[in-house]
Amino acid sequence: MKIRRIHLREIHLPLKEAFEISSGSVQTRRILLLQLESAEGATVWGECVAESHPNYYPDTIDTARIAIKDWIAPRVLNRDFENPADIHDVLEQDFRGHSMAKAAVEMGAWALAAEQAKTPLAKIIGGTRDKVAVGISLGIRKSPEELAAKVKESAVAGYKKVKIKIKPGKDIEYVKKAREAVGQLFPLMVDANNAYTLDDTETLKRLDDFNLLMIEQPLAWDDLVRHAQLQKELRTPICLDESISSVQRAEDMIKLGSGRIINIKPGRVGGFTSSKRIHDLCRGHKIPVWCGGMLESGIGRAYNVALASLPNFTLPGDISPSSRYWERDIVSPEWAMDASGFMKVPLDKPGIGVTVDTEYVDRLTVWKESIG
Ligand code: OSB
Ligand code: MG
Repeated sequence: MKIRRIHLREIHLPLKEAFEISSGSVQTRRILLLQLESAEGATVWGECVAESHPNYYPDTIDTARIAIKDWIAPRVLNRDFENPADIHDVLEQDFRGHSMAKAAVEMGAWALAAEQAKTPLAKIIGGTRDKVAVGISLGIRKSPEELAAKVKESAVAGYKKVKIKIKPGKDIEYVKKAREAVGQLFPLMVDANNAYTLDDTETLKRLDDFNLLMIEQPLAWDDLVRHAQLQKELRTPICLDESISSVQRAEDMIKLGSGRIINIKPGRVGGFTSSKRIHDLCRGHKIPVWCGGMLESGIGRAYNVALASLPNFTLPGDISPSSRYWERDIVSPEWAMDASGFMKVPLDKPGIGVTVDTEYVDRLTVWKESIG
């Protein structure tokens, strides 16, 4: 397979409501979309999940644009790849960071391979499920009561897992009210996006009282050693998100005991090849994984749904239906969840499995650029 051209564009897609995490808030999602054109004549859509600010991860939409144009495109354009997996190593050789930009191109190459093989994306990456369990990630709210109402509403809607964003001062009371709203057994978890330090160990230990499925990334975004110290103090499993940037960091987590679950976001780890390596490693160590989200449009969601169909994705992902985020998504059909909390993996069409509404995307476009 040969990628001949990459088209980039930025769209602005307003969220139904602002999404707040401990390190910042998003109201309108700036999204970097890609189209990859192969020499064999196929074109696919892809999405780079970098956000506007580097508060979650170092990549931003603006640095990703530079990385794709100046460093990624020259390495991959017009070069013959037997397998999309080979692209990962080509992009890692003497090229640090920029995982989200690398991932967008690498994952697009998998979609091109799927198109060429007339196979669904999920199949070509090794997916085995025909539907995936859906969770919801709820942003920080004004009051514990307001959050509890949202949590209850989500449980009633059928979500199989509810994740609550927390930060110091918006934690114990919020989780307590949320837990009361859904009962002791509902799959509930929290995500701190690095808002705590080991000085907060006593507060974090109090979370053990609420029968949480896991505590996601309480400490620094690139930390493994302190998480290992903290995990020794907690009964609740720690799930790492930000700290797992590659399969090597996943090995470190297992060796050090820094966590017991991994949230895999393909954008964060450099694409599908790296995601699959982490998935396979964890499977061998009986570490469950689940697919995280980055407030993707329907295009990025297609890639996440495909990934979540792999066998060791045994926990519900942050892969909510289109209507949880957008008044109108940019794909059809929109991503939907059934009443029992499942989303269908599109196995009836080749490629990403949804059609992009190009007219609508054109209207949302702020700039575009073609490389090659
Ligand atoms: O930490 O998982 C996170 C969104 C942006 C940045 C970081 C995170 C998130 C989410 C959203 O939790 C999950 C979703 O896409 O629904
Ligand atoms: Mg997270």
